[in-house]
Amino acid sequence: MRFDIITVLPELLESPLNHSIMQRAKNKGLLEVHLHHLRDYGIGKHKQVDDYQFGGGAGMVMRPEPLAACLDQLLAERAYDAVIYTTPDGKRLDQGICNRLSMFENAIIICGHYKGIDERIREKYVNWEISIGDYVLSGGELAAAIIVDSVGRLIPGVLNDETSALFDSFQDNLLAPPVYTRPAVWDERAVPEVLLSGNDKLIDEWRHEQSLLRTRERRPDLLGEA
Ligand code: 6GU
Repeated sequence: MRFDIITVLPELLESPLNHSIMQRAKNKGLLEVHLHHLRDYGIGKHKQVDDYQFGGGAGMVMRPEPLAACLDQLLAERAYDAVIYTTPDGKRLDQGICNRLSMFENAIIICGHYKGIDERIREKYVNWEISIGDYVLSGGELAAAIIVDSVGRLIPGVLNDETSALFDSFQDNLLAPPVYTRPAVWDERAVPEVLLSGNDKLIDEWRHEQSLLRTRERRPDLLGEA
């Protein structure tokens, strides 16, 4: 899968997408991330990308022309399955959306800044508006990094058996069960005996039960019991 990210702060995206599983996905040729510095498409001598808000009010708005120039260039190069805009008034990101996005071949992410982007860009180009939660970030870059990470790890072949997404929290609308590693006793606390039993069926049952308990206790909304 290929992501093209349009941003005024490419530096903010470089580190988070260059480690661990994201790095491995790129090395395997399964994930490509291309950063596009919006400033390169800015207007005039000062490469302006934002301007005051019509109608008054505090805060700048991202002008349409630089965004359109960058988008038109990308859209002329290949077909995109999604043009995503990261915004607090978008649809809240969840595992279901991540699963859907992971089936795409090419996606653009526009990172919002200041008061946001001119509404006409949303009308003309954007078909996915995504928020990562009910709080406000100072820019869309961290949200874009979260989208690429959460979607990228679902691309077939990115995770191996050990890191399989099948048993993630949320994959079946349940939270993941507790996990333990060595030593079997630490600080006078023993690992649940069933995990040392070698009985795969009992272990699966225990894990499922723990998932249910945990979900009921912490996130009853996921079970429709809110
Ligand atoms: Cl996607 N962008 C910004 N700026 N703030 C957010 C957000 C996105 N999601 C939640 N808050």
